[in-house]
Amino acid sequence: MKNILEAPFLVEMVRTTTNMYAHGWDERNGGNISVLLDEGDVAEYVDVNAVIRDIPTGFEAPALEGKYFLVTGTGKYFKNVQYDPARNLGLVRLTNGGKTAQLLWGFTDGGRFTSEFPAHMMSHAARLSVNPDNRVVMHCHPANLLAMTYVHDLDERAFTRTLWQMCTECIVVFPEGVNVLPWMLCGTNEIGEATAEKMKTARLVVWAQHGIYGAGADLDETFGLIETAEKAAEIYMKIAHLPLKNTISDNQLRQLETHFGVKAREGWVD
Ligand code: 2HA
Ligand code: ZN
Repeated sequence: MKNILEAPFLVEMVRTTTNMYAHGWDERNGGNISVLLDEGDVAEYVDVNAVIRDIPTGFEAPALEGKYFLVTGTGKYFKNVQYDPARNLGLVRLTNGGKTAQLLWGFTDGGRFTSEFPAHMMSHAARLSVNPDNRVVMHCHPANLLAMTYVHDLDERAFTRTLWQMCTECIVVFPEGVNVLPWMLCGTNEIGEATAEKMKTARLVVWAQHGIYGAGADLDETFGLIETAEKAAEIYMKIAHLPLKNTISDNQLRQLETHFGVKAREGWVD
């Protein structure tokens, strides 16, 4: 059995949590990540028949039966993951229609997965239904996106258009735009279901007055999506109170679509 601390999926998870903390997106125990893994990759590092303990999930996710996830722990701090991955992360396999998570590695202090596990797992199922390559769901609290939800209209089209107008590359990076949920109680199946529904049409879902969810094929793509949206929100928060002299026009958004071969959400560019 190879050393799991050297597994590429674990090394990348440690680097990503460390980097997200450094960006200020994950104060205290804020934020959580889950990564879908192949059984073949997992089996090189852990005995997939040696279940440490069963953890009830409190929801059903039949589409994820038998799937493996590396996930951050509840109450754990992103800043500490690098110093003790086995305590702050866990590797689980969903069984029993998603109602049970079998712990195969990690959560060494008796811990369990993030309180946002329902939103993560339901989002994985939703993303996989539209893109079988999706492997990552990531949640964090970037300050400018959060700030924007206090002063900007939460209409998804309007919110997206503002982000697209703040940096030239935004429409290229997230042509499908961002979806937005109004404030809801976090950690519940209800916000999980609402997030998953929004994940069917976009890889970014803003939680008003809370943070953002991102999804993608790998940690780099997902981090980059959030990073780009957060940069745009930062520009917005720098200029929102100043007289606007210039912007990126709809005609220019169309030029970007054509030049970069992307298709913006239907009806969101005039
Ligand atoms: O786990 O970010 O939304 C801490 C959170 C909950
Ligand atoms: Zn949160």
